[in-house]
Amino acid sequence: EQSRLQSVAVLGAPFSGGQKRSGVEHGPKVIRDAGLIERLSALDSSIHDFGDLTFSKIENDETYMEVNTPRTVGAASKKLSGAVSRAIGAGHTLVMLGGDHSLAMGSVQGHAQQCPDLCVIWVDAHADINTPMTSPSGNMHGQPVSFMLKELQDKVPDLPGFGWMKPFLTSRDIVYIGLRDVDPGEHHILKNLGIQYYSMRDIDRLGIQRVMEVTLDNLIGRQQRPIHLSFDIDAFDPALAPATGTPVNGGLTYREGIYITEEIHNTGLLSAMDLVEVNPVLGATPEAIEATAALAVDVIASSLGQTREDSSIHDFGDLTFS
Ligand code: 4U7
Ligand code: MN
Ligand code: MN
Ligand code: MN
Repeated sequence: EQSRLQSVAVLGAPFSGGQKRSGVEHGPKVIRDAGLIERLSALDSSIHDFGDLTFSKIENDETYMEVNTPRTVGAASKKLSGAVSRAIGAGHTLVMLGGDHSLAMGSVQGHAQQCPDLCVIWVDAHADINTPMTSPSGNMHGQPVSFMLKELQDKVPDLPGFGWMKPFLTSRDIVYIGLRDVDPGEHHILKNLGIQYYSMRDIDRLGIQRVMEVTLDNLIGRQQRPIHLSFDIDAFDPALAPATGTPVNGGLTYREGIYITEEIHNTGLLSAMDLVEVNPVLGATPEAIEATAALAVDVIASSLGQTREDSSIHDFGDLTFS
């Protein structure tokens, strides 16, 4: 039997238009500088670095229904969607480096073009399911899920820049892990649609092992299907991931975060992932920035098969003989 080497495509998306704080567009660079490609190369896969996309600025991108820069965000996600769709279509497992979380509209949509039966695991302090009407900020990084869900079709207006995007996901196709800052309108939507979520309180009660068991049982218990992991670095506690735009106390520990990704890897069904919201400009010190970027690398490597019990190279040194 021929053993197939998993092939991984890494794609940077240096984009910050889904929120107001500059710096998150440098996410791909700092994650690469933290040694991502080298770390992935030590795994049992072939790595293709597709470099970074370039996004052009759209002039006169006026606020529309209180949504900030919709044309810029729509164009960026459309471009990302095409690139993701091509990479998945070519047989790669896709790793998208953000950039802010509005990009997930592009990456999940592009993934769904190739894999219409995919499911989504959204690891985040936030639910990112505001509609333009419920959004307290007008920032699109807090809204991507509402644009994907079929059930919210009549709650989400047609925005300029989004003619290419039709909702493609149902509320049963997504599970959240790590929530602890959910806006009132978002909570209403989660409850109303019966969306599965495991908040930090749920992790405290059940433990991360049980949370992953139930998550995976819900999504892939009946049928095997491709997984899209959308991992917002702010899911982690700010002590571990300080360099991010919307930190919230009481986040995932290192071990909980890595356990999540190990379990996802062990399904053998991870098909694409996002690692978003690393903002080096918001790190107070070089150490804070490096720690956040190193954590991002650990999350990605662990999602792709790095384990804690077996590092692939074992140097046992030399025996001595007397
Ligand atoms: B992130 C927020 F109001 N909910 O909509 C909003 F609290 O991608 C924050 O998860 C969104 O980092 C955070 O602006 C978006 C706010
Ligand atoms: Mn978040
Ligand atoms: Mn997010
Ligand atoms: Mn493996």
